[in-house]
Amino acid sequence: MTREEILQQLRSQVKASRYKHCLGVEKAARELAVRFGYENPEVAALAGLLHDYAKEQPQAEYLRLIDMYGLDEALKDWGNNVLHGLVGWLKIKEDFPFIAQEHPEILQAIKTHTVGSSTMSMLDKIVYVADYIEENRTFEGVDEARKIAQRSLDAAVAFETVRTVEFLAKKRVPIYPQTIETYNAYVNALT
Ligand code: DGI
Ligand code: FE
Ligand code: FE
Ligand code: FE
Repeated sequence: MTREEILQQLRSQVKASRYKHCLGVEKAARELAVRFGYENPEVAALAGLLHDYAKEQPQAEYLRLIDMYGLDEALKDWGNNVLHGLVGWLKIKEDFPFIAQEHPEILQAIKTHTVGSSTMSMLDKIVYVADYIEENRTFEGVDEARKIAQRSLDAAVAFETVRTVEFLAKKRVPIYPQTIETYNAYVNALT
């Protein structure tokens, strides 16, 4: 697939504001990859570009993927915020077969881009952080996150995870267990 074909496919699946966010994450991921010496910045950029490809799928599509690929039934109790990565990566695998063949690490990074994990690869961290600090983000605290991401990828993961857990607890919404595992694994990296 050419870049133009990838962009067209992405644009057909998400609204304009999310498309713009995806282009921002593509750029931020490429920059983080160069800054922290990730071996293939263009792989990081492609992971960033496609990370939210499945964000606007109906719940029925996540249910189809969970059944089709035999994922944990307990996932069905969660909504699109949690599922667009944890389940949505399978849609990316279906719609962009060259990625699974050439760069399966991209699918792994997209899978964990929302909830993280206790064992994140450098690419996982790059996409997780790029999603949070890309140039179109305007929330309170984003400048501090960008500043931390100038010096340490692990500290940026920690900062983002602490802020996300605080945000979710303040809203009184359920926190996915893997999000708490990420918190426990990285909270001490925030120094
Ligand atoms: O898809 P984006 O909006 O670009 O960002 P994201 O994929 O990092 O997060 C999407 C939303 O999911 C965001 O509002 C925070 C929320 N979220 C993250 N972790 C959890 C969560 N929501 C619940 N309920 N539980 C979580 O553990
Ligand atoms: Fe997302
Ligand atoms: Fe995120
Ligand atoms: Fe995103």
